[in-house]
Amino acid sequence: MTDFEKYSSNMSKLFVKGRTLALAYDHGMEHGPTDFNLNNSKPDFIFEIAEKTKVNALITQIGIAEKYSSSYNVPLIIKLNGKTRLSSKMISRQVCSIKRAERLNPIAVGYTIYPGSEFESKMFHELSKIIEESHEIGLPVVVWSYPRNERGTIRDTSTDILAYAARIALELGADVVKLKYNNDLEGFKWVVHNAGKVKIVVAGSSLSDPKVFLHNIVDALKAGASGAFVGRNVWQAKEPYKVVEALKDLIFNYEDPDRAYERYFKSE
Ligand code: FBP
Repeated sequence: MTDFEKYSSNMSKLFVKGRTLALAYDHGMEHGPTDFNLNNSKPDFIFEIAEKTKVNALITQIGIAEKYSSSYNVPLIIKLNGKTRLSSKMISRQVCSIKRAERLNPIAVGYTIYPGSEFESKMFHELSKIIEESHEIGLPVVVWSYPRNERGTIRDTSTDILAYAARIALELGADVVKLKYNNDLEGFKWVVHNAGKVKIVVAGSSLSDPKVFLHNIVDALKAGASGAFVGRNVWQAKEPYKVVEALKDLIFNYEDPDRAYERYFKSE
């Protein structure tokens, strides 16, 4: 298989008919165990959800991927950088090489940038090399583009700033950009427009009422997003499997959010 064929094959695993749903589970690094309970702190719990629901991918840091993935048949997106919430410096450096990630045969690698941070140029530089090397071996790159001010205290999700975040991913050569959705359907169309050929996926954010969450995802899709890479709204939910099945209906079957809510949650 040529690198281009490998790249195309990976992209077609990640996007089915142009749409995608992945589970994000890199929070142990980014937020710490504060996000977890006795169940979802166990990586096996998440791998089982990902395997049984056949989501397009599971996103983890390298350590979890190395220790758990061999027991499951789950496509991986391996995050190559990370930071903790214990540091106030808004820089996330590479913690895993492409060579190390490649041993696990991921379908993509991921990297977070914080546009607006005083360290943005360091992250852009690192990401640029990662994109070059990943593409050489047929690996797509997903960029978490999360604008922050210098101390990380301002998380600007205005349409202009999100459009900028999307555009930076295009300028740097990303294949997919992950953004926070700002609940502004019309505004988000401008965000999607600025990403050009880069596919947009949205994060889930902190746990919210399932009905509100499903509506937000559908609004992002209507604005042109290609899917969602979601963490807490799945594995912190009372019934994670129902949330994933509802999301699959919205994303792949273009289901109405109210009908999906009725089907999966109304009896609660
Ligand atoms: P959620 O769906 O749980 O919001 O996860 C999305 C995500 O991008 C994770 O991949 C990442 O760990 C986390 O959010 C980072 O969030 P933040 O930078 O806002 O703390």
